[in-house]
Amino acid sequence: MAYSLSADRQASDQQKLKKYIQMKTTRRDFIKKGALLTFAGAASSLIANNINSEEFIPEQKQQAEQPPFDLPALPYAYEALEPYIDKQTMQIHHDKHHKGYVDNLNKALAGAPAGSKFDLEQLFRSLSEQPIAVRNNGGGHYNHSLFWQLMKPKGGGAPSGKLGDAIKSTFESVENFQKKFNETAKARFGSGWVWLVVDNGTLRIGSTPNQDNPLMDVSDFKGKPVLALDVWEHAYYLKYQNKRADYVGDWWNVVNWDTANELFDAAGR
Ligand code: MN3
Repeated sequence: MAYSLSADRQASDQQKLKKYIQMKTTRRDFIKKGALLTFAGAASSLIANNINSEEFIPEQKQQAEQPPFDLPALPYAYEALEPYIDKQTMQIHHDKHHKGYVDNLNKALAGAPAGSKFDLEQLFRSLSEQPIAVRNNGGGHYNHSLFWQLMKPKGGGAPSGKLGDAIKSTFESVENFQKKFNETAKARFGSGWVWLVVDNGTLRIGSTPNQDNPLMDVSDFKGKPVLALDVWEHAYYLKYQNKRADYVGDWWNVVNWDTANELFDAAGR
């Protein structure tokens, strides 16, 4: 279970994603083995073979000092998505907004019994029984962690691989798919997210309000995420002001189809 950055850099793209997500759960190498986060849901099946929660015995003494969740590093530089997403937006979005969700999620879970293991997907499945702070901040942390991975410099282009084929067969064409996705983004009133999910083996487009996501029991729109687009104003306002449609249109230039394909593949298993 030892992971090093140097090993991580040498991994294949698929392994990189797997290990990236895994780093969130193991970045202290479980020196303080108190709370286990597994990024479950769409991401979990990518890491399922590598994390076995039973291996990690909580060390009560160190437990209290260690918050269960960490802010993941961006997988690229703040300016890497220019000119489509500007550096300052990325800095504020990651360092302030995402960090805020992580900090507040840790606060919301601070009262949990020692030795508690936190699995976001499990929390999402029974979210109606959880405090609203877990819904908002757990969703915020999960959604943004996914969002960063679903973008990359020099991304975009036509959807590749099996996902590309599935998009064409489901939506008739990539153009129709993007049109429907863009319309869904435009129609989302206020803050929220737009998703491409696999639901019972079928690709679907939908949206959720606030920081909800399709893995939550409280969500009307359900499925396993393949694409996630943040349409909160904080994601685009500095550069695009009120023009959400322009932001969404530009976002296609930074989509990481490799990650989307991995999520699609994982969702089908
Ligand atoms: Mn956001």
